[in-house]
Amino acid sequence: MYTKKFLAGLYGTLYRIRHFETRCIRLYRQGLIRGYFHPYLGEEAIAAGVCAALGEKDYITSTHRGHGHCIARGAGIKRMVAELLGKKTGYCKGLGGSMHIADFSAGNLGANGIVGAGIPLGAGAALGISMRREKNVSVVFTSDGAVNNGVFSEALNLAAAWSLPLLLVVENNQYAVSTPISQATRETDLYKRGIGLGVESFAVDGNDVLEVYGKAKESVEKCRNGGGPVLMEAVTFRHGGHHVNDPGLYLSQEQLDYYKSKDPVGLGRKYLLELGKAAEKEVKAIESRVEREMDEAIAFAKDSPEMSVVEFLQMVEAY
Ligand SMILES: Cc1ncc(C[n+]2csc(CCOP(=O)(O)OP(=O)(O)O)c2C)c(N)n1
Ligand SMILES: [Mg+2]
Repeated sequence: MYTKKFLAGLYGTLYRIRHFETRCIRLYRQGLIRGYFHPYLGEEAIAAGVCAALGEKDYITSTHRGHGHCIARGAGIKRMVAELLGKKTGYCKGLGGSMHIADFSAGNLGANGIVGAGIPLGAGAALGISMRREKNVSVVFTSDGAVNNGVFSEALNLAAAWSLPLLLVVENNQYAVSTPISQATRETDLYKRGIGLGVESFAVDGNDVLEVYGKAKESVEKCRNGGGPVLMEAVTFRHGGHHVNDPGLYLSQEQLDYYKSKDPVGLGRKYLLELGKAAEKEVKAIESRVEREMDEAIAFAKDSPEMSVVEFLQMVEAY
């Protein structure tokens, strides 16, 4: 049912996100990246699966854990690494850093350091689409911590009342920093929040890129045809602490072992080999290409200049 080319594309995205995060964590440890850095390790299938279902003119909004969304939406990793290193050649001239990468040319309205803040932004983009009578869709990536923030219910309610083309993807990694979801809410099936608002709502295995893709595709079509919004809860788990300096000692070892045993990148690789009938050397070629791209991106970012104080002040004045 899926072509080798399609599965290779999906695996390329999964591996690119995994490799980007792994290499950038090393740069962080070397002191080349400063500030907060929230790895998307373990959650790659959500961004890869959802973004594969999107068209060129669709929008996304992202979270504080946003590198994966940005990559899956087609951002150039050279400019991403440069942004993380605070360089002038980065997506936001190095002024935004890890939590604020936006790429309007790809419909990426941006990552966001405020939990839940991407939801009304994405609902607004969906309202714009609807008012312009376009057929595009707005996808909001959000998190389990955000569903207990008022904007979640307010924006979803309005999107439902106005049948907006909004796909709300809740990445339920079951923790908000060190708080397990069961301590933050009684009903831990988060998709059920949408049912009371009259929204089509369901959960998917967030570690299975084909399941995510299939459901995202159906949901996006539904939104394009006026049946939105849709709420998708993608259940997953992060492979470590909340950010790179958090050892995550509070995570349940049993859950960690379970989710690592169904690693989304490993599963995507298996799909390419078994369903796509790719040869091992073809898969390795994809991996080598991504690794080379990343070598080039890191060299580019390291060689790029920082913005000078004068340029920085000129920008402040310009706004
Ligand atoms: C409105 C708001 N409240 C609190 C914070 C501090 N904060 C940053 S990340 C985070 C937890 C996020 O957990 P979750 O929403 O589940 O996302 P995850 O980190 O698991 O991807 C909190 C409370 C914030 N950034 N914004
Ligand atoms: Mg969470």
